[in-house]
Amino acid sequence: MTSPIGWPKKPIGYEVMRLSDTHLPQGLEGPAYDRRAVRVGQVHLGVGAFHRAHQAVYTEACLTAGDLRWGIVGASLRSPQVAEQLNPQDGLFTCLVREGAESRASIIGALQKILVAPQNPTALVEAMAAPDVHIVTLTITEKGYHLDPATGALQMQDKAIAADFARPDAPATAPGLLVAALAARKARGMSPFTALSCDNLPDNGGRLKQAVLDFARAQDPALADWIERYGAFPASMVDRIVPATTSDDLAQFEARFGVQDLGLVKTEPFSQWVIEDQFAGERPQWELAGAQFTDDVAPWEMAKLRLLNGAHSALAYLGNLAGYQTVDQTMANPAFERFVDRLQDEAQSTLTPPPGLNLAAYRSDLKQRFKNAALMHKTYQIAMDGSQKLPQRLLATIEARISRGQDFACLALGVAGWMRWQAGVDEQDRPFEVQDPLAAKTRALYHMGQTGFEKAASLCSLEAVLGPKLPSDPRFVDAVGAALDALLKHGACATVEALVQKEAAR
Ligand code: CS2
Repeated sequence: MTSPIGWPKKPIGYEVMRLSDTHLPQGLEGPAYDRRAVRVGQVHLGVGAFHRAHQAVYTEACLTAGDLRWGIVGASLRSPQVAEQLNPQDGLFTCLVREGAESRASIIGALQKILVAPQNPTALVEAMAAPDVHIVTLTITEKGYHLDPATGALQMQDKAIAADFARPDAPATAPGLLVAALAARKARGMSPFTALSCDNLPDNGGRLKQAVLDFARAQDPALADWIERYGAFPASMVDRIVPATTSDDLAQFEARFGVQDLGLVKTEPFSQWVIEDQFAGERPQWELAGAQFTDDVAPWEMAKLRLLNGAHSALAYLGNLAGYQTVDQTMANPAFERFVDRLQDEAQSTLTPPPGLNLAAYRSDLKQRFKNAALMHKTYQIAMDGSQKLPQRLLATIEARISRGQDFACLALGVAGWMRWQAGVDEQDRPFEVQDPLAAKTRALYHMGQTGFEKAASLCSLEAVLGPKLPSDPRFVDAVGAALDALLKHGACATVEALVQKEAAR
């Protein structure tokens, strides 16, 4: 088919070989274990870049240590893209760790193959029902849970959930797929697997359990009882910044290593995984790669969501509006850096850190991580799906501040940044697509008001995001209205600058 690469320039008519078991990048070692001897012990739902740079890397350490029970079958719940990237590469991909001029590449072999749920839901259900499979991990993003924000229960009226309920043999949602696989296991006299959520949500294990049990109970109460009794849904906190891979990243890799890797992921040196120690059966020894097991994930998750993700989202909206393409570019503006400090001060006062977490060190590391220019982490990427992210990243923190009688000017500016972003044009009048399940609603609400105050009041009626409490609190509505007004009049840079000066003068 192809000949060896031409490097640095490809001779015309020659194709570069794809990465595979038989074509490894020049100068890099492949997995140090026999991949043919690996058994599949895990299934992962939502096999995007984050899974590959995080859970797959932890699992790789277990395989490398010789425990070959834990190969992963990955599944995409929507598009065939990842399957097309990885299946022709025998599931192999490169994880590039970047910081400054440093770049360290390793080949990860933990993924055995990728299934595409809409193409063959039965194959995916059967993969999860296999006797050797003990764990199903998930990164399905906030919107993949289909829970009602007000009651926390599964939204049975949701179109996708209702469709799965009508056709339980061809599910498409994570709750539908998990219940189908658990039903098959029960019918075959097997034990359930552990379902381990790795999404950035408070009590992600509890939420997943709720979604699965609600679905199962509506279908077969005995199945729900069985899952409740024998199943496990540990909570976990995951942390690693994994920007989307760009075509430039692929081209640079190909030029440097002489093979094409369409599954390449790039990430930072930092990585953390804190997992509730509650499993239905066997599990990989992820602690070999530094995973921490604990009884209580909640304080870890809350610190991460409010300090890291809260600052990330605020930087993403305000930075993107101001025309900064990446997080490090935004952080290079000293006013934005000081803004992150102040916003984290506000957030920190709402936290009770778990034993073992030094908040000062954590925050100083975070700033370095945000400044990692080698990642080129796009503000636009973080800004997506804001309606799903805002409650746990900024709004819950504001509620906690209000209940303590504390102000929240920086958090309010973050929320106002989200509101302003719903317009779909930046401050230079450049249009962009607001990628969010509620984009049509937020856009309409944004345009219903004229002034910043009116627009903020209008968006506050969106209970699915703002909840019932904050919109009826004049302290919240006024603070966010004033911040949005300032953003519209003066722009993000001047507003951030004015706020940090005001805060410094206090
Ligand atoms: C980011 C996160 O895209 C986003 O919303 O805030 O993906 C963030 O990079 C990770 O949570 C870091 O662990």
